[in-house]
Amino acid sequence: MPGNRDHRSSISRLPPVERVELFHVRLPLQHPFRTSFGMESHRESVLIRLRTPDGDGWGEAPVGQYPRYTHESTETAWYILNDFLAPTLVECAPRSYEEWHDCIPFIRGHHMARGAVLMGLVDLAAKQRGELLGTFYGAPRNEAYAGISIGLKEDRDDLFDRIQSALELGYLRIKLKIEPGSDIDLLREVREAFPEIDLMVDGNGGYDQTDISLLQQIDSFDLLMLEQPFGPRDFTAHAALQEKIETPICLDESIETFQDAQLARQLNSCRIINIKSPRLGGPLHALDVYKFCEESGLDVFCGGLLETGIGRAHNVGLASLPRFQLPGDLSESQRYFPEDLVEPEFELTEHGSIKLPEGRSGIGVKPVLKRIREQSKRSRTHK
Ligand code: OSB
Ligand code: MG
Repeated sequence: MPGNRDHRSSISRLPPVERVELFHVRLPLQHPFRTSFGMESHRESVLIRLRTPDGDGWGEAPVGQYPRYTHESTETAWYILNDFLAPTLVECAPRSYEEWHDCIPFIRGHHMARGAVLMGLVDLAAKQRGELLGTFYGAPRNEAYAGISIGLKEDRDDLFDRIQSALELGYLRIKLKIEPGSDIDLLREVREAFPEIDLMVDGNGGYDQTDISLLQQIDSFDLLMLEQPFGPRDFTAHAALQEKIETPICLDESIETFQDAQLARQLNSCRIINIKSPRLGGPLHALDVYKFCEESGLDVFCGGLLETGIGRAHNVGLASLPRFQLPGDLSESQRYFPEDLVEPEFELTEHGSIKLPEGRSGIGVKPVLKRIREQSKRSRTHK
């Protein structure tokens, strides 16, 4: 367990939820983000606000408009939250995690929708204790190391400029997306231009097992890790590759449940697990996987899903835990959006980290309702 607190029982003495508000937001991205599964120029997300007599709890399902990263999308998250979870929350008004667990209707999958509710409950619980999320989770520091994830680019000069400016801003490491046809030669050029930088790559499942011999060349580029080259369910191809390379494999899309982490460990499919709390069903499940990695000697990495400041705050709180030594996909608000939905916006510290604002509690940042309403395609209140 992180710190010395049982993370489920610490979700207790919650104020009663009186209203639940949902917002389906759509924000333009500063830079279109292309991965091996497609391009995004806007980010869509579903936000949840739990209103109580003692203040608000906030969560986010950073699903995206299309079911590409997982099966979830704004449409499915809206459906699960609006038809099932929000009405149940109002009716049940849980005072603890246990009570919520007892009321929640059985729903298979849909981790991001469910995770948004848990984020809201964790935010409320941390606020009740007057603690920032990191402290609430038992982290000795309220700060996470920051890296940047750069999408696929056609133009080399463009990419080199993005890398150069990220380094100048103080990011501690660079992650590049790769796909078949844009990998080994690309890395050779990047390494020539930037021989010393901390570098990692992410295939987002764009390869298959016939690419194993190609991917073996990855060891010559001194990478911190190779993330998810093969499809989500392909634990055996990852294991076959990991046996042949020194570069640690990190699994992202593969790890939807605690059991997936166990399977990856058992088969030696990876050395690092990308912990994204939304994909795992929320912060408590992310903490379960964190603890498992601690016990079984796997490293952890905090990934991101182009979240608004609300989901980002939840990620920063989690990534403050001490096993998160690799800089995560946690960047400044300005890197993602012309205008974020929270105040203050996230900025890099002098030593390349991201923090929640001191002297506050829970997510620390304040969601700006006016901006959220302006950016909402739809919203709904349950009471
Ligand atoms: O693979 O980590 C990924 C964004 C959308 C879907 C998948 C991924 C990503 C990112 C975003 O890499 C990283 C970030 O939020 O900074
Ligand atoms: Mg990834």
